[in-house]
Amino acid sequence: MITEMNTKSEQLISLEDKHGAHNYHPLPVVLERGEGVYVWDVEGKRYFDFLSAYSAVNQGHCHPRIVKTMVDQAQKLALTSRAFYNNVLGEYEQFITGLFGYDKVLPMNTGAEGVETALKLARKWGYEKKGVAENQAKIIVCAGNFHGRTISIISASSDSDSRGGFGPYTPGFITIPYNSTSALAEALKDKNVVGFMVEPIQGEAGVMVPDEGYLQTCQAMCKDANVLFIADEIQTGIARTGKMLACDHEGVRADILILGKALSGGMYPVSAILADDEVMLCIKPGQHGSTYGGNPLGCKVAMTAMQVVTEEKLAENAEEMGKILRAELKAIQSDILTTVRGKGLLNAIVIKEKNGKTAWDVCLKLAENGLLAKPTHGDIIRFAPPLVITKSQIMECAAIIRKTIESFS
Ligand code: IF1
Repeated sequence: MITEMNTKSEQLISLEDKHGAHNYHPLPVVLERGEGVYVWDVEGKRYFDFLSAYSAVNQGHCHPRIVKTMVDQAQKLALTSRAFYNNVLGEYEQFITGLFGYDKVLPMNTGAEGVETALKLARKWGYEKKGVAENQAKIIVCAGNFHGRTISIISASSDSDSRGGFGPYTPGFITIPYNSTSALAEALKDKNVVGFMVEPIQGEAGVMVPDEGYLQTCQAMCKDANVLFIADEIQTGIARTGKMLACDHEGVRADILILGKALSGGMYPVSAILADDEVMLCIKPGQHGSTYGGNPLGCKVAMTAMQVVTEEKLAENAEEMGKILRAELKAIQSDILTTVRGKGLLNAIVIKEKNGKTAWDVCLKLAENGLLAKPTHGDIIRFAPPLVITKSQIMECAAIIRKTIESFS
């Protein structure tokens, strides 16, 4: 039983409990190795990883090409700060702006830093280009969002766990319902609005896929209102939903594109904000940055990670494997499995509580059966394996999921 922990796992868990902040409640699995779609715990048990570190490991664990790049560059030059130039950043900037089709990139490290940068950029653009009065800029966000955990970002959150107890909050956010163009139209009447920030699919909210055309309509409305359309593709980007960007399903080009997570293949924190000159050049020297932002090690890792995505056709694979997975999940006959939804390999199921058993218990049983997933918001289980997964592996995982769910029915 997964709940009867083995000694080595138990020891390591108690170390974390004693010496670490209690800001997470992990599944009781202690991992020590990863390769492709697999991870192994300290007792040597192998699992399919169906979380991919929340879609940061799209290229598969410890991809050999990315590891080689990291080792090689780490032995040359890892960090200069931006006080000086280095021989990698310009090459990376040309590569990444060419890949995504923008004039400029501002390199940061974590997703939250990328989001904060986008918020600052939108405000700056609002004052310098839209003519909004100083300190009056507003940014529209959607209820159910997850954009990170800094004080300004949680000020825009509607989730009590993310937001509660961290006030006072940053002003200047307007919250509207997700997937409602009429609510956006109403909010855009405020002439102080400088941006609309949205996840093309709301990941943490439980893989909420908006109506077909939602993104396109929102972008058009923002354009008409002279408001920046800001896409947070930190979780949905990098081939996760079956296209390089989730916005690509609707041919939508954001005014500010935010990337993170799998941009560096789960090897090293790299995030990026992409925009054209009219927006990006509103930030002048000395007005924004970070010690590690644009460091040579992260830039080299990100270039290799993105070459892996394109050369291994991971978006196409995510599209095909996602269709197979959803078909297999929808075929499961069970009174506890109520919903299957997703796009590409960003999917989720909703579990109805039965005899006191919840999604958490299903995840414990999945782990026992060799597949790792974690519930979100109590009753939703996200299924997001690395995009390198093969058809036979998807079928094996579908069988594990079916066997596990049927054991609760
Ligand atoms: C945790 C959630 C997912 C993100 C989007 C920005 C960020 C994230 C769309 C910030 C990060 C991570 C954070 C991690 C767990 C995970 C998560 F459960 F928190 F909400 F994926 F859904 N935009 N998501 O998904 O990026 O600063 O973390 O690099 O904080 O528990 P980050």
